[in-house]
Amino acid sequence: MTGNKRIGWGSLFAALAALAAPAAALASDGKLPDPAADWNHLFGHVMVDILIIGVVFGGWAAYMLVKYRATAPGQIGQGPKLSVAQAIGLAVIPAVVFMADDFFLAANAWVLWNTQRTVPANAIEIRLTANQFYWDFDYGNGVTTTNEIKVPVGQPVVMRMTSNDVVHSFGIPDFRIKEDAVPGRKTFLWFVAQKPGRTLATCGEYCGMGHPQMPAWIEAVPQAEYDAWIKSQKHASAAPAAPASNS
Ligand SMILES: [Cu+2]
Repeated sequence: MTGNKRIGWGSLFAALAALAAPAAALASDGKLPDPAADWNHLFGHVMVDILIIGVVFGGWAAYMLVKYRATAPGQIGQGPKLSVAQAIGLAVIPAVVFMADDFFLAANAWVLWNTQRTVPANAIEIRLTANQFYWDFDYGNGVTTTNEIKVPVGQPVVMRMTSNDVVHSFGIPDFRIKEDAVPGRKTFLWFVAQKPGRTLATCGEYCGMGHPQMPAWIEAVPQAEYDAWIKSQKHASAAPAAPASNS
């Protein structure tokens, strides 16, 4: 029974306490909303917790296997046993700590989800109509595009979406966001481009043979460039040439 004392409650508690440590950084700093970064952070948090749990309990189990292994045939079944209190503690304490961590992560995800479903008041609106197999965008000011949009950097953009035919799903991997576009329904998603550049949107719901061939480009540009582009598009559509294609 002498081996019992070495199981090391102190190291167990220290390891469990470490699980809670990365929790601090989830608070928002009140700057430009960046749900994509928040999702990344939360995902990283999950990975860190899994890593700590894996290393601590995997390592501990391996240590125990070696430390208490039988070194002679007669020792099999004769190893030191846990007391009842230790056995209960080893079941209850990790369970409570892990559940607390799970609830903590779930609560953060819930807060983030609410953010993701609350459109900022200053968001510009783009109407999106999904088709087999392309995306029509309508800025509501006479400007329409297909399979590409420009948005201003640092400006929340809300997509009000529907579909002309079947269920599609508009997903922007870099912005960590995706939402179905459904015939007869209005759905939405919003995002903020944090820096200039182009990123790809794809259809995330199998919608027919052309499903893989309906990418859309989202180009984030500085506000002034965006304003100039909108103006040029309006002039283009006001010209006597054929009106903007509209299926
Ligand atoms: Cu589709």
